[in-house]
Amino acid sequence: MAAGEYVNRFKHWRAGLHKADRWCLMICADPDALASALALKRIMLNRVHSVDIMRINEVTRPDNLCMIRDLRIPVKAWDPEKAQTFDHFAIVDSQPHHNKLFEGIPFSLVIDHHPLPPEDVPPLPAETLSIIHPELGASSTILTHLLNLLRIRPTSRLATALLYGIRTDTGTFERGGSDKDLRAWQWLSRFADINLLRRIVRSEYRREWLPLFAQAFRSIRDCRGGGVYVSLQHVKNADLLVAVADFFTKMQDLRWVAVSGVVDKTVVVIFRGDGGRDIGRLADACFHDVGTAGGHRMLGRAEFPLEAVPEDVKPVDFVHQRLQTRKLRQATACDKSS
Ligand SMILES: [Mn+2]
Repeated sequence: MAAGEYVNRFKHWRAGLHKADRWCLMICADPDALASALALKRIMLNRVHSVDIMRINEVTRPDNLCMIRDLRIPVKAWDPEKAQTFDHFAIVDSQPHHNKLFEGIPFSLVIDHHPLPPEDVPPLPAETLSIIHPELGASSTILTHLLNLLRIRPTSRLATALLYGIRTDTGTFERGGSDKDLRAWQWLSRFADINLLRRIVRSEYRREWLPLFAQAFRSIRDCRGGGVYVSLQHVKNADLLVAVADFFTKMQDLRWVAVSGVVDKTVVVIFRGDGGRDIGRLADACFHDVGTAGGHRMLGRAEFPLEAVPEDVKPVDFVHQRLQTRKLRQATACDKSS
């Protein structure tokens, strides 16, 4: 990790903290963001008046809920009306241009691993300390590095949170992750509570989802190429569809699965494949003309308005028919898939 580059600036930033200041750490809550915010709060401990972790999104995924509860992460819902009660703002695992809710907030610290802003985004003010490392798999890796350099030994809950952040964002190193992420992982493993980590990892389903799983199992229809189509009716959000789709990836001999449901007035179809065929391209081929659709080799997603379904056709039949008949579109020059 290009240590010298940001460590000195960060140490300088930390030394300049004021005891009377109330800080707000803003996140779009996911495991990496939650862990990074918890670590930054630890780093700021006793140097400022208070540090509040504020999320701009609703947390619904069961593993995220389990993480917040069992690791006691003090995260609250952001209320723009309370902005006045803070003296300073920091943002972790996101950048100000990522979400409208971050707009207009004068961030003095940005820590992230997403790509650098495109050129049409106005640059951050010169006084903002920005530590952005797109080459890293997780923001948790940056925070782990900072803890290490500041010789702060993480509690087992903090180490567990950071491990889960790295694990989630790198897909347990299947989706990438650099040697720095791996080194952070090794260091954190010495402090973490592996039983607690396992409990969070395994929190995949919510109790109230079980009747919907029963519905999903009854709805299975075979599709071409060793795939199946699973349909649900109205669901609160797409998390359940993702959970059902992920469940089916554990089935022997299943090549791909598409799981559909209606969220508000939008039909959502979640695709999962074993990598044999490009499932993102299948999603695109089936639904590009009615909404947004795409993905990559093993993951895909399509969304389109309920109005796109002809009145005399049920949404499930509409989706099924397209899954059965749509041909893959001709690969374009920029298409990476073979
Ligand atoms: Mn992240």
